[in-house]
Amino acid sequence: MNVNDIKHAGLKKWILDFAALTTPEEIVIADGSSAQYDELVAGQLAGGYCVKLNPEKRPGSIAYNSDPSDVARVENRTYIAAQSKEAAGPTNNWIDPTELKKTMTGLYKGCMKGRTLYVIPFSMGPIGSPIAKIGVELTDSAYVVINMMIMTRVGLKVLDVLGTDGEYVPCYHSVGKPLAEGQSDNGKWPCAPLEDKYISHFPETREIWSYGSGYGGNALLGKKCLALRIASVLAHDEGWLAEHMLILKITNPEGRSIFVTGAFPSACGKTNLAMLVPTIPGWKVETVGDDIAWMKYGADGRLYAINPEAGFFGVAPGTSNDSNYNAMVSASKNSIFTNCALTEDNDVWWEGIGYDAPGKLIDWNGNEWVQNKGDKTQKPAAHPNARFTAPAAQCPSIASEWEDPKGVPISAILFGGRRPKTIPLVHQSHDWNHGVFLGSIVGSEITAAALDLKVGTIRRDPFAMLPFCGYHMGEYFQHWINVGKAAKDQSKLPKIFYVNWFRKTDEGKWLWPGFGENSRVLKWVFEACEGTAKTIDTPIGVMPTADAIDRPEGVSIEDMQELLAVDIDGWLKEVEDIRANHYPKFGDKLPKELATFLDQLEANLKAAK
Ligand code: SAT
Ligand code: MN
Repeated sequence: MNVNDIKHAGLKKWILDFAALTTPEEIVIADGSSAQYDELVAGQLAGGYCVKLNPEKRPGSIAYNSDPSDVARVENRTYIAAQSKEAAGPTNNWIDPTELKKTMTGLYKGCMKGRTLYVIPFSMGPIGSPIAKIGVELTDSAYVVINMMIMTRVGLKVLDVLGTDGEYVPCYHSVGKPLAEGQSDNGKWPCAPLEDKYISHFPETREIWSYGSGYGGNALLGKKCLALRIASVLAHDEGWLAEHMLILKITNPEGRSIFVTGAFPSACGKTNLAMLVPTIPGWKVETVGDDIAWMKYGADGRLYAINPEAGFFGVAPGTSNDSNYNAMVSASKNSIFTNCALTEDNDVWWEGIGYDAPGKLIDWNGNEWVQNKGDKTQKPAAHPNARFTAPAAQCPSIASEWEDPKGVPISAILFGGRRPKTIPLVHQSHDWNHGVFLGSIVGSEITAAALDLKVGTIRRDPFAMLPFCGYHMGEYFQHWINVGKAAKDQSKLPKIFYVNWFRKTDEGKWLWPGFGENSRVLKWVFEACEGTAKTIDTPIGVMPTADAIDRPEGVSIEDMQELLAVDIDGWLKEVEDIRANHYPKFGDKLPKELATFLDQLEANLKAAK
């Protein structure tokens, strides 16, 4: 298909205008066909950008190494360019939209010289579904096109749905590396220096402009940019929820199922939880989504969730047959790997894959690497944020409902983060608003998913949305309260829980084994939803009794007591930190309900002391 064949006049003009600005060699429309996917991959292989993996070990798969400066989202170069700074709020970077567009138009001028402009029509959510949203990404990166083909629904069918005047979210993307006459990338990952990278969102006009990075959430604009930052604004205006949440289905031995969503900051094991293999006999967990949930009320008054994505962009290191068998199978074929190490027989390897490095590897920087387990200072062979891009349909645990356009009814919402101390294994909110309070105080130890944060420190990450909320976070809290109020029947609202698999002893040992054993906590959540869980009331909320959750192997009675204790002094410190450093950021936009819950929590703790 040629750009002149596009029936949507507005779309055609928008593409041609951007082409006139960026001056690519040619324009190619991503039609969604596997023939085009193969052709793009062949071009990438011929250009030396990636390596074809051993077809016996990983059929249909390729591996890329990015530029060392382009390995994760860059939060300090990510902007919410609302009309006013106040609208973007205290947790987002802001630049005046007129000024930012001027700067970026300057950068876009001629930036696709020597490259191809790809037009990617994509749908977040099943094509044609009433809750799906359409975007069109213009990019000069073939890597982006093939990743988008796995992560979203791409192709001519999307143009058909758009018709002659349908609405779409316009998304500009360039790697920001024009080629001079006769120049080539020589197989190197193209991107711009950090100070020229911009990941920009214009919430009022629902536009995304990205420049300078080819990686993940900076470049695959359907994911964090559209399905979270722009969608959160749409959701606010239209009365629904666009959330950084996994969606799973859990079935008990009697065959009754519930659906659960869970918000955890990036690289906190969301993918592992979504694909968990239960250790408790007779229970089954299936996957609907691993990163993003859009939730709306159904006609029956319940909240329904859809996964707007079609693939997984998962963290490779730490993923093994033990930690996440379903992810390993998902990425066993037809997948794209980024910043993993390469074995001599052209397979990928990463730290925590479950077996030692087989012989000499090429590390993610392209250097020879031989594992030396005695050397604790040895640099990892795979980047800690190395990723696999895999089709969701290949996941053995994918739920049959995963593409249901009306979504799945949600019974429980989990919040969590990496918290070595204080936060117990699980507690439940008294009601929806108390659950909003729990979501608002989520904090986590920092991991490698963002480039510019100090690994190991704890930061508050309300609803795990800190890097992904497209407007004022205080108003976002209020929106959650409003959505609860809008329920026709309060008893049909999902129950809300705060979980923490990441408790450590003073010696730094894990108190809870995590992974498949988390099914024991999910079982208690399931029982709480059915009204059969053994519970006690505590100063922080509803908790399991000491014997309500069966202990896994290696967890002693004392460990369990510690996991389920209310650490009064730790929580008082938590209250102090929220009061001094967290809530004041939101000024008069902080809903008064949340300030009241904080006062109440403090009073409860003091009374229990
Ligand atoms: O790079 S992504 O934003 O897609 C992944 C993540 O940070 O969760
Ligand atoms: Mn994520």
